[in-house]
Amino acid sequence: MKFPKDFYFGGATAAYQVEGATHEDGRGPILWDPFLEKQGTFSPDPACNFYHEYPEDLRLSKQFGLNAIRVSIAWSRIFPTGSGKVEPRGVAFYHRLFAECKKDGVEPFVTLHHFDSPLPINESGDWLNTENIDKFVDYAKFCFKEFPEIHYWITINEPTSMAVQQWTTGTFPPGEKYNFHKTFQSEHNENIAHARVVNAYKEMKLPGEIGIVHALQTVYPFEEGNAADIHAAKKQDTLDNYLFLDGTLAGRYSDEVLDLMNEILDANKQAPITITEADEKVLAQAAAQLDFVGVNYYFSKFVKAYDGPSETVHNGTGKKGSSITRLRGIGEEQVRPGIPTTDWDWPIYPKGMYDQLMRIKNNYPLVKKMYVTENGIGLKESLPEDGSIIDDQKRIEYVALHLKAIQEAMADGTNVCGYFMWSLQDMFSWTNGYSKRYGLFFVDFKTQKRYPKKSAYWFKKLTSTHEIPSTDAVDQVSSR
Ligand code: BGP
Repeated sequence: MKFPKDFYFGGATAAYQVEGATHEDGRGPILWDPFLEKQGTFSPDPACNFYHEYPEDLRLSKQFGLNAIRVSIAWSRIFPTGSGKVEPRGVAFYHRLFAECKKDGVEPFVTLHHFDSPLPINESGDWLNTENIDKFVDYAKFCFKEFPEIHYWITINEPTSMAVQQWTTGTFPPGEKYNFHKTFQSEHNENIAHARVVNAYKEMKLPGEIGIVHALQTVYPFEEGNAADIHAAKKQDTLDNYLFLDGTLAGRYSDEVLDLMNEILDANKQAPITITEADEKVLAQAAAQLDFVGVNYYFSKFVKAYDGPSETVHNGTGKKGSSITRLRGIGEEQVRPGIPTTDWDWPIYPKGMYDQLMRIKNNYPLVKKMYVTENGIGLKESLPEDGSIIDDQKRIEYVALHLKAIQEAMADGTNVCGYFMWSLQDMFSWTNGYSKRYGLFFVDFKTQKRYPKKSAYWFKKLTSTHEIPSTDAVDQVSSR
């Protein structure tokens, strides 16, 4: 089976993870700056210095046949404090970046918010404060007017990661744990922020398209057929996926998802969240006008019934087997025997990709088209001293299996229009620093030199044939 002619094959990035230059050109601080400084384990500078190296990354994209790139605009480069005065140097940078994309024939898909709320926005409650939603809408409208060269807009990247990691697992700033009330309220508010931006975009009658990107972690019961595990999996799915899918793709929350959310809140003796009638209208209007949904898929979860206290341990170092997630009123994650995991304990389960795409097709008929906006595997890699190529065979195999799952979903009727590798080049990872590498292009962070990995050559075959190459189909032997 071939991918269609107009299919996008891209690399994905995010401003804070690639740009570096956090003190340049009037950029305002964001929530991560003081958080990482206090943590003291790694710094967002230099990342892969995309702020200056972007022409090289786009040149490589072109050379390896990629016809799209995901980038995000750093809100605080445009509005250093989140609102008010515009920083023209930030605006000028993104014009330069987009012009370079066009020059190289690499279509930019541009995200407005990729985990990087400006510091004053974060300090005033982040997504929990509805005044910040007004500021987000103003920033979005500014970008829509300022950057007519952009055809594909994404409102928010992975609202689930933001909400769950800010308020449940505490790995994102401010690092609060097990506050399910704040998690769900923040999830709902992100749905509203997204919906208001979609509605504003459509009111402006612009010729482009607008979508959202969700991190979808397919959740299965640990033991098939076990009623308690099935219910636990449903609750985990509510926290991770279901509330977002209903809110953004159906435009209304089903009774089932509301009941499951309230069950979790009750079990934790936490207050219900606020959803107004006005909110419901905004969600319904946006879902009907949404152009596409982006699916980020890396792994699935297997969940067991559990009724103890909440406990989470984040594996941020690649020490296999060190992560723990058990949540009161939800369940406990445990990998089914026989399913391989990465060093960071992410189960490798391509069927989860197929099932998630099919779920959207079957349950959310308003959805017009989908893109796989992130997929890839983090590995520990270093530059071989003998000058040979970085042999990331594991990545090639991972991607091939997931592309196959996408093709199967396409054969079964899903309208998938593009695939973005996470990531284009090696970069900084929010909670794992610099040792978890995902790129098609290896980055030597000291010299900022790029080296195509074996997977880049394999990906080039894919982009030129539109067929999934065999996993040993790479003739190229040296990247230097
Ligand atoms: C997604 C994010 C990305 C990226 C990726 C890999 O959730 O959108 O920003 O970080 O996951 O995750 P990690 O860096 O934690 O391995």
